[in-house]
Amino acid sequence: MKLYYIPASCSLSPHIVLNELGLKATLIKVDHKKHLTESGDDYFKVNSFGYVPALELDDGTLLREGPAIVQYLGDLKPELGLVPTHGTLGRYRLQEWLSFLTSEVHKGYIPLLYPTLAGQYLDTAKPKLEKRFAWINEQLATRPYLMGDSFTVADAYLFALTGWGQAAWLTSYYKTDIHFDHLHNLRAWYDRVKVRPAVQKALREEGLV
Ligand SMILES: N[C@@H](CCC(=O)N[C@@H](CS)C(=O)NCC(=O)O)C(=O)O
Repeated sequence: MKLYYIPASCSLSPHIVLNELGLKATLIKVDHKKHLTESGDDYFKVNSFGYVPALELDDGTLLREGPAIVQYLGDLKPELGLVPTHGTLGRYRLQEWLSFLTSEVHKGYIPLLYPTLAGQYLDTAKPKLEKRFAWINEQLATRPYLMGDSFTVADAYLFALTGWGQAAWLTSYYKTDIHFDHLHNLRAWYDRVKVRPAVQKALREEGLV
């Protein structure tokens, strides 16, 4: 398998999941401005949309979209419990989380990532995003991970997204000054996830620590 990634982006989520599962994949870094891989290949020829993550299977099949990729990976080793079993309510809960994270949180960041959109739109987008994080904080009041007692692929996705509010280089370049220090459950969750060996390994492999 090959995972196409941009350091510190949403592709950190499947990268963490690969490490949690102990699966080997070739990591291919993509330059987010030039859309070239490290070896100079045109990334648009891999994914015509130009975005990561993209997972290339051993038979050459390409799987796109973070929520689909992490479920595919989790299902390769169901015994590790990173995804609930198909057909159970737990699986729909997972999809509920992944849909919420992708549409309400991930894409909620977009206006903040483009400084040229600063102004009224930003003033609307930022409180919305903060409200969603506050809600996540409430959910974490009674459980250590998003789905309950154990880490799932939803935690990997949220970790990638919350990192955008933490990294100084991002907050100074973009307008991602979303802070969690007052959201104690989310803060504790972030610290809990960050020390997981698989997460540390992914951060090292992406050059982030
Ligand atoms: N719908 C896609 C969106 C992925 C996405 O927004 N990727 C960003 C990084 S977080 C990206 O690659 N941006 C570079 C670009 O669009 O050229 C998914 O959920 O996987």
